[in-house]
Amino acid sequence: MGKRNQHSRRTQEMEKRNQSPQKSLGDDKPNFLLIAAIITTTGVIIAAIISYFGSINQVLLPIEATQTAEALRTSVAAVTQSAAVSNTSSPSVVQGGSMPVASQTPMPTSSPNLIETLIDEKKVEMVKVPEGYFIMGSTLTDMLLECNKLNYKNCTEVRYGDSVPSQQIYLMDYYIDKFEVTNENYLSCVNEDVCQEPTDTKLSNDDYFGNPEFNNYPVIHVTWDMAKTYCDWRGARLPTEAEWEKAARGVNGQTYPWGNSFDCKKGNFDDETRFDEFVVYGGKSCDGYDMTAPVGTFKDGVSPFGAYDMAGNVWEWVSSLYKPYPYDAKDGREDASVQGIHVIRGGSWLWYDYLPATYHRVWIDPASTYNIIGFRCVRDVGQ
Ligand SMILES: [Ca+2]
Ligand SMILES: [Ca+2]
Repeated sequence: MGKRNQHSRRTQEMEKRNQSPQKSLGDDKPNFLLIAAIITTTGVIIAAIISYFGSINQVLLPIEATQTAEALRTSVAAVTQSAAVSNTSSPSVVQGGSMPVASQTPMPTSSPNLIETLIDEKKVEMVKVPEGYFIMGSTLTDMLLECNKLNYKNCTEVRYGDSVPSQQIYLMDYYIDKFEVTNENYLSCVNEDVCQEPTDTKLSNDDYFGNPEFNNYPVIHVTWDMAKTYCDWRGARLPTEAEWEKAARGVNGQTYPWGNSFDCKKGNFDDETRFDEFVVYGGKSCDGYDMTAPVGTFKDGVSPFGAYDMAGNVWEWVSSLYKPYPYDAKDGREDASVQGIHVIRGGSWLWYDYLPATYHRVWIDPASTYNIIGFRCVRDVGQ
C-alpha cells in the first residue's frame, strides 16, 4: 500500500510538470546538466554497489565453502551414527541398482578422469582417492537380485545381510596401490628379511612365488599379519573396509568397479572347470585365465580412481575386524592390536560361491592362507 501511494504521488507530480508552462531552451540547460549529473551520480552509486557486493561475494564464498567442508567433515560421525538409529537419515535406495538419495547431505560427485598417482619409496605405484563422501554397502533387495541374476548359490540374507545398510561415509584423501601386491613386490620385502616367505610358494603345479615368470602376478598364501608387515615395510598400511570399498566403486555406489552390470571380461573370475564345475555368469573361458592373472590385465575393469582388479583375480585382506554395519571406524574394528576374524574383499579367480560385488564382505580367520587371497596397501596423503 505504501509503495502504491508513493507511486500515485509521483504520477501526480509528473502530471503537474507536464501541465506547467513551456520553458525556453535557455531554461532547460541547467535542467539537462542537473539530469546528467544525477544520471552520472546514480551510475557511480550503482557501480559502487555492484562492486561492493561483488567483492563481498568474493570474500564470503570461500569462507562459506570452507565452513561447509568443515561441517561435512565433522558430521561424518553423526551421519554414521544416525544411520544406526534411524533409517530416515540413511540413504534410501531405489530397487534396481539406482542411486541412493541423501536426505541431509549433498551427493558427492565423481571425477574419474583425474587420476593422480604416486610412486612410493619402494617404487610401487599408488592412485589417489580424493577426500569426500562415498556410498558404502547396499540393500538386501539389490544384492539378492544381483546374486540370483548371476546364478550364485546361497543368495540369502544370511550370506549378504552383513553388507546392509547403505551408508554415506566421509573419508579424508589417501593413496591406494594401483595393483594387487605382486610376487616381485613382496619378494623385495622378503629379501630384506622383513617379510616372511608365503606359506606355499606353488600355485597348483607351478612354482609361483620366486619364479620370474610370475613376478607380475599377485602374491598369495599370506596371512593378515604377513600382509600388514609388508605394508608397514612400505610405510603404508592395509586399507580399512571403507577405504577399500571407496577405491573399488567410486563415490556413487556402483556395484562393480566399472559400473552396475557384471561383465566377466572385466576381471579374472571363476570361468574354468579345471578346479570346480561352476562357471561364472558369461560363460566358460570368458576371461581367459584358469588361475591368477598378471595384475592390471583387465584395463576395462579399472575403478573410478584408477585401481585395477578390485573385482576378481585375488581376494584382498583389509585392516578391519569383521563387525556388523553400520560401519564406524571408531568402534574398535580398526584396532590392529585386537585379535579376531577379519574381512576380505573383491572376489577371486576361484571360490564361486560369492558375488564379486564391491560391497560384498567375507569374513575369514586372519591366520589362514589361501591361493585366492592377496592384498594391497594404502597410505595417507602427506604422510
Ligand atoms: Ca578366470
Ligand atoms: Ca582383487
